[in-house]
Amino acid sequence: MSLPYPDPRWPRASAWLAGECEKAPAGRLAVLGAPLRLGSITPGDCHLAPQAIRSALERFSTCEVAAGCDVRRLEAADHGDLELAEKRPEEALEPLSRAVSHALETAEALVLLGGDNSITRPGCHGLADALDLCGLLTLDAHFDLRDLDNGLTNGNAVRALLADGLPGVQIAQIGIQSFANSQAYMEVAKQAGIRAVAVDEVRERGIRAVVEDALRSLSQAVEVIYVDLDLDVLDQAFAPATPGARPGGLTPHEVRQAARLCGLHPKVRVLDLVEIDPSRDIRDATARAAAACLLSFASGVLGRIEASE
Ligand SMILES: [Mn+2]
Repeated sequence: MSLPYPDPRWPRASAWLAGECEKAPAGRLAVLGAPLRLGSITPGDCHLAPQAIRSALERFSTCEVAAGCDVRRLEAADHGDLELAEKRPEEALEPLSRAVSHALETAEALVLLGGDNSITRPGCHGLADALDLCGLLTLDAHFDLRDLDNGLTNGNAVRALLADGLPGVQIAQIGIQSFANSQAYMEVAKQAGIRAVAVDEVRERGIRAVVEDALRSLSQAVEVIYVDLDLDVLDQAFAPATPGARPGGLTPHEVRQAARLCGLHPKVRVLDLVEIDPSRDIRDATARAAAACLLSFASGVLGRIEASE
């Protein structure tokens, strides 16, 4: 889509994702579309989200005002979309984990554009051959710990990772919502040693303190951290395109701040953005919230590189 009044002094984030950056970039951020949809408990069109997020970037610039930086100091490498729309989560494990591992060979970090939340398991396997080296931080209204009896879904990605050998003490979950989870699965989280932070605690302590705590404790135990950002952690008013969002969730500003803090952390290598069904979106609000998170994560990655220069 072409926009009116192109202004060379107002570079668009979409152009940055398409390859425009400074001549000598400080580092590289990879982006990969993982349009998996057959894992969704609520059938929908999550496979359209990677393109919706890319389009939403047309509405953003590359300048992060709060940090005083421009993400064009980073090179973006968009690897396009994998062909996953007709695949079951079980079938996506091999191609998706391989593509994640490949993209990470030449980039500081990777943003995975879902797809539904069932991409998180292949994503973690792609990040770490040995899951005992891996930490998982979820920003999600749900535990995603449903039973595995009926196959893999967007509601049991974390349960599947536990079954694969990811220790529960290496999992932190932020933004868990009341009346959106069951007591049985809350008990699974407790038994596994997962550190779960309800949205109420985020409200009391602030998103910065909660995210920094989680990253600090995970990083003491693991070599690399995978961040799963399910947009349903947002209040339903801000995430109409997610089937799982409920009233009482986080604000777009809070998830952006979380994404930036994750980008800043040297052990965070992957951020996924999942559960957006663009066919249910209202004025692209959810796709834009996700695009903003991608940019905030990128500014964090730039900050981490600059801190080490
Ligand atoms: Mn989820």
